Amino acid sequence: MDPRVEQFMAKIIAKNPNEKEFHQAVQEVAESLIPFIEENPKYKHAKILERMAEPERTILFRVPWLDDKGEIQINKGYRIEMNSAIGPYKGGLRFHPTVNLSILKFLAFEQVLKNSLTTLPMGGGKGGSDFDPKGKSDNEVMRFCQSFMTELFRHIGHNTDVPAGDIGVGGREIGYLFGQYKRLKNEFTGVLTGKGIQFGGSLIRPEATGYGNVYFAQEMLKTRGESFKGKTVVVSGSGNVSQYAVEKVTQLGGKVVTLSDSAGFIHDPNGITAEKLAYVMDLKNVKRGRIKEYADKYGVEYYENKRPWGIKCDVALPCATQNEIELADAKTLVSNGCYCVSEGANMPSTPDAVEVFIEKKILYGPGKAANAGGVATSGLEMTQNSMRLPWSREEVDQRLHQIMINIHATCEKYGKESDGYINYVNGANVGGFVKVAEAMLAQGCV
Ligand code: NDP
Ligand code: 2IT
Repeated sequence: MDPRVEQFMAKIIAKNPNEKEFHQAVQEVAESLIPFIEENPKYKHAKILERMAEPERTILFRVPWLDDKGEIQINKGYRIEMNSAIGPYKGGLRFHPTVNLSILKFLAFEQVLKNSLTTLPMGGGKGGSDFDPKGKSDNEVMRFCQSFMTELFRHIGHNTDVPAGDIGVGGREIGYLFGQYKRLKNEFTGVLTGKGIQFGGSLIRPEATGYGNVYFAQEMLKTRGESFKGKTVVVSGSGNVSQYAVEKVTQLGGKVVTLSDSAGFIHDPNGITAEKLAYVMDLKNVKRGRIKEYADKYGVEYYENKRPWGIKCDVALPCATQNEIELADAKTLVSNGCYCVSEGANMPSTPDAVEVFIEKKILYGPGKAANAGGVATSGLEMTQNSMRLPWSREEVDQRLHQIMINIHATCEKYGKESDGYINYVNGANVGGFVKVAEAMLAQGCV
């Protein structure tokens, strides 16, 4: 490791002990940025990176709620307000039993650079709870969301901090959270994004992360004169991001052959058609069932407790969770001929997996660039809320597409190496950093 990165990380680790996901995210960024900062000493003297690695504010709270049996349950609630240099804090809420401070700080740290890449005026934040919506009734989810917002409402606002969804937080949860906020504040504002279309939501926001990821991959493929037409694509996850990634790949003429959840994956060699995808959406979003049921319905293989990276493909779209592609998976993907990995999830590849992709010079789009379409469209939802005027599907989709093309261009500008290889990791980190760093310099020691 570069001794300057090592020195920097030693301090981060000492200040934030036992936060391994946070260390992982900061180190990956530091490896790109420290050489760049050495060439631009104004950022070094102002300790921009050191400041960016410390949240502006961390809010921790108790979330008590009554389950259907009348028993009191207690969860942890969090909001990390990471950086507001270029706009109000913006980023999702994750409800999952694994949620802890380390995971939310890694996500908030990534969010700052991601939001900057979108070109929209949004700072970075992230929050959530160790609450598990799986197996809970709608009423339990509602009571939990109401209790969560009963504390969170005093810290957020449409000009202050604008949460949205992430793992375990979709349209249902955002609706309950919005209802409680409105009741407590007696005001109707765009304080959350991902809202229902009847109360200030934006068309295309549900589709945006998955579509955006595919638009980004499409730009990467174009640099090699390729497209999705006729390509075999492996997708992980089966939630919001995965579903719309499958939809867009299929529209572009590719064939998606896998989907997964935390219990295993299905392999459908004939491809997940629009009709089968409609089944998955009903299974996951309405019935809240398991992906195994797809295998039973369509008579395909189900692999319990396995991830899909052993299936031969041209393109892989990890869309489930962090660290789901490990070193051995990366080697398998590449040796099976996969030459494009575009991350719908946040930090799905471990650092040694990323190293394999870059060493082998495949097209590798890191999450903060490839999945920025979700938050970008949240930014478009905020714009529409401020104007009190909704845009059409076509208008939002066209803006989303253009934003993904622009993010790709930014990565190319800052990440192109002397042999022509685009290192999208360096490109996204430096490209995202510059705007935030300049804003922080201008705003002084804050
Ligand atoms: P959902 O809750 O809709 O879906 C998550 C999917 O990932 C489910 O299939 C879930 O399976 C699976 N999954 C979750 N945790 C694990 C785990 N620990 N191990 C294996 N599988 C897991 O979430 P989203 O689709 O919204 O989010 C997916 C990823 O995309 C996350 O990394 C998120 O941070 C990222 N992202 C989301 C954006 C958005 O707009 N929603 C924007 C940008 C990034 P199961 O049902 O079994 O839990
Ligand atoms: O990781 C992410 O970018 C999200 N979960 C979306 C955040 C948002 O504010 O739309």
